[in-house]
Amino acid sequence: MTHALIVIDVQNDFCPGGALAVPEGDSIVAGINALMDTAEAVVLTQDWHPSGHSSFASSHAGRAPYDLIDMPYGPQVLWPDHCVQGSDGAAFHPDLNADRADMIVRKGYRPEIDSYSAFFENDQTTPTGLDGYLRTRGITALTMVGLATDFCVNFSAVDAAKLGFDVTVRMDLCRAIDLDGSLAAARDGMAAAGVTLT
Ligand code: VGL
Ligand code: ZN
Repeated sequence: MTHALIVIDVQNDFCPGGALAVPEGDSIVAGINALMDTAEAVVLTQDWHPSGHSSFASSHAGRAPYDLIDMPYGPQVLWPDHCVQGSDGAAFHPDLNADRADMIVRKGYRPEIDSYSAFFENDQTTPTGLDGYLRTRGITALTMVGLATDFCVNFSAVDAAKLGFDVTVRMDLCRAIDLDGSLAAARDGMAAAGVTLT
């Protein structure tokens, strides 16, 4: 069994001081770097939106961040502008050992659709290509860490389990946004999908 560490969205905008700051988002960086040293393969994901992205509240007249709207592919939370392509906010946290990455997967780059999961965009059908990358490398087991537990980590972990990977989420190396009970729902959803939470 070949094993990969998947590091989800450890970017400045999800850390304190960032546009969509996750409480204590930066506190997991040292632990993630330490885990990289022991991993066979390391993949980083990077939330990577064009300006004016459809997941930004500012793109919808009369809407505010954290409103829920209906998109053609289903419900979508509207966010503050974040992780705009090429911005400092979209860069990895400066202390993250990004040099160790074998592969960087960018997601959310299509203007009309958001992508929480590292595997499928929010229509749950458009692939990012990560499944093929991992399979062609013979990787069958994944450890996931990063930001945010209840959005991108959750969607990535559930998709990976559905795709047949053996998935562990290191909850101590994740931090959550926690909107209206979304962290508890994410824990339940991941456990129900067969993800191991440690
Ligand atoms: C994320 C909200 C919007 C995440 C990304 O990385 O969890 N959350 N874009
Ligand atoms: Zn985003």
